[in-house]
Amino acid sequence: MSGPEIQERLLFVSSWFCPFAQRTWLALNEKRADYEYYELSLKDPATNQWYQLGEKPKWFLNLNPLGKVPVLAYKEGGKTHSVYESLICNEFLEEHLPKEQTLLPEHPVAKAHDRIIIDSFSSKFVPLFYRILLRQDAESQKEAADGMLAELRQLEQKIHPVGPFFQGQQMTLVDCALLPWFLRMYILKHYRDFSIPEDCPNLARWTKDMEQLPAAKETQKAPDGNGTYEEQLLFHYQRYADATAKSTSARDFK
Ligand SMILES: N[C@@H](CCC(=O)N[C@@H](CS)C(=O)NCC(=O)O)C(=O)O
Repeated sequence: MSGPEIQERLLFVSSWFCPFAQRTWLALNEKRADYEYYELSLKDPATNQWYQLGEKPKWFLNLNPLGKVPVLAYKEGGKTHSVYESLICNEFLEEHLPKEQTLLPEHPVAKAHDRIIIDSFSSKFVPLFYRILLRQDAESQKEAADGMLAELRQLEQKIHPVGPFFQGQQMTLVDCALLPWFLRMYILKHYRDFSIPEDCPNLARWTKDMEQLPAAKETQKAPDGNGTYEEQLLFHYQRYADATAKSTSARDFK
């Protein structure tokens, strides 16, 4: 398989269901970037099984040897450049694209604080999201859910009380990095009856506001005619909820 042609225009390699890719998709949209979307199939449609690293297309592994989406690629002076890992992609976009739609505050300390929120969320909250689904006995599900409640309560202390964005009037890389998992809260509700607790009203308000954001709506498209985006995403996560998923996230966050 030859794959997409890499040109000067930015290429965004994604998979419709991937929250990590959605982080970068949000940043691309909010920064009004000119890019081409490429949907990469991470599963074999015949078996519905995830491809192993060696089974992924060579052109893709050349862009990202880790074999994961998202990937950004473009040509400059005849040379192909690629960037991967969602948070690094987002920092790259912030540096590479015009600054009119900046997604980081100006002051170095404020920038550093945003990165601390993102880093802590990625190392603590994200694994807990998968663990609540992947763990199969009530006791260890509760342990993961309690961990997530503690994380939510800490975030509630940090979020702007009015919004609409996490930090107030301006969307930042914090919104891009956190939002995909908040947009998936209904999945935890469905499979594990877990929701944002009542003592986190600002997080609940932010999630609702962000669901309506045009840059976010753009990233929530059903891949085919087999149900709404939400229904198809719910179905995708069934494999996590019954612990049969063979994706890298299922392995990484067990
Ligand atoms: N740390 C990576 C994680 C990306 C990731 O896990 N992407 C998943 C899809 S949601 C993937 O491409 N998995 C490949 C596989 O499971 O084979 C990032 O932040 O970009």
